[in-house]
Amino acid sequence: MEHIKLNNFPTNFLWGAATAAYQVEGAIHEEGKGVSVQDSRNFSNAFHDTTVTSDHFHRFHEDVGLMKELGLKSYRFSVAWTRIYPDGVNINPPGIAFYNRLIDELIRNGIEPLITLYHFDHPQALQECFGGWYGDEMIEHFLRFAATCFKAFGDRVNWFMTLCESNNVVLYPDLIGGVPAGVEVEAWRFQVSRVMALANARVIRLGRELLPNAKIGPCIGYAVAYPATCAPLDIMAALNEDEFRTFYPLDLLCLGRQNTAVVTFFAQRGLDIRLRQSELDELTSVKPDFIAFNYYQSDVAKACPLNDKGIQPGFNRDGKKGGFTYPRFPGLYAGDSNPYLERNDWDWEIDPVGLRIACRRLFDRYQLPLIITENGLGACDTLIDGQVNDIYRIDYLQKHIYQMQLAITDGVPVLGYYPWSFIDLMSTSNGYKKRYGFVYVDRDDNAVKTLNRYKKDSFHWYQNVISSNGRNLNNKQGYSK
Ligand code: BGP
Repeated sequence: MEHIKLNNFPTNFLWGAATAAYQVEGAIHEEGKGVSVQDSRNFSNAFHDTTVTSDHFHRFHEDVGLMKELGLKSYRFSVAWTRIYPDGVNINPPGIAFYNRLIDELIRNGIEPLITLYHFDHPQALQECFGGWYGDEMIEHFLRFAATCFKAFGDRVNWFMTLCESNNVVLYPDLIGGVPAGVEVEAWRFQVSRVMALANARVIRLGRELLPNAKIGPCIGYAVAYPATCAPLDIMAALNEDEFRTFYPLDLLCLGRQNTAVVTFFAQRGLDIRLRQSELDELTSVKPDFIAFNYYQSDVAKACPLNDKGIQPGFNRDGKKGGFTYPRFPGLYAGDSNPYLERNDWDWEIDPVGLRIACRRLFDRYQLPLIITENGLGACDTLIDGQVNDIYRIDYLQKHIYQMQLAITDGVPVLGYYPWSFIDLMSTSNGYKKRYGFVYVDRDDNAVKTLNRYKKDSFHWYQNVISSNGRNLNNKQGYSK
């Protein structure tokens, strides 16, 4: 669909940027913080861990100053569960005090906070007690944590996301504590999806009671699935991927229903994933205010016969293009590369049009406003004489924002855009080698260095985008080399 003219961005559009606690804060042993599954997962990393990361905990005044200079209307950050409940049970007031200081500083600088309640970092203690999100007990614990956040921060915070990428974390069990011994991975996936959906619904309901004016919604990661060819079996494979990875979990979160094809597929393999009617009724009774979604890339799906060998999803760890092994789910779909798209060094395909497709598909299916809560380019940036010329990032963001504007013109209500990330932080899969920020942090995987901050070229470019409310989007002059 081509438009004769584009709509402007709404005047109250939330031009933002995002981070997550375990990737940016550091200070994991300070002021009573407990050990999270992210702290545990990264202790064994040869090259980096969560101890210092970008030291935002100590430098948040400076960082908020940079946010103000950038012109951010909103900042998305996550509350580390283990600062508030170090062991999941006992409250730690200094943790609340830290986020109060951060929120006050944001508000003093005219920046609207958007809080992610859960960004992959639940208490290790809860993981050890009942397997974290595998246990139904997690719902009560998460509710207690969310209630504390609503009560402590809700007088100043209007936007809350419940669970970050609840659909993607089930694909990578090791990311959130792993599958308990003796449990089959698919059984784990569906149990975690169920527990997260119920937790999401109860937290939204609680939020409605405590903070009637707040906006609360779930968050997913959406890589739109394209068929590898127009062969009908590839079309079916792409449909399978979309339903299995995105619509099954999102239908649960937003509509309170289970995708029939997915239920049948697993029933034939002896796995009954049906929820009780009372659970479905509970899910149906809660409607989120928005869908937040993170978009980095699209996927390609091709047919994968039943007798094929399965390969679980993974990551390109070394940053050498072509090193990625595509997943294969026999009977559903197999991933593949897209010959029409460029990709970054970790084989994440760069597909701005896919963002518009994602907006259209999500809005058409759920009829809820959307917020793009992550989008960005991971790259190896270099600091030369205090400067980072990241024209490749400007190019990536400009093309994606343009497609978002097309989606808005299509009629999709997009409320905000939060590039990943505000500042360089520890990548979930690739440490500091892979950077995303508008602000460069002087450290790497081998040494913490000065941790000084430097504004990249993309900082100045995005500043101009925000101050013109998107009108200067195409002005890349002065940034190319
Ligand atoms: C998203 C996560 C973020 C961030 C991002 C980039 O799924 O919500 O926390 O990590 O992916 O991924 P990576 O850091 O692995 O490049």
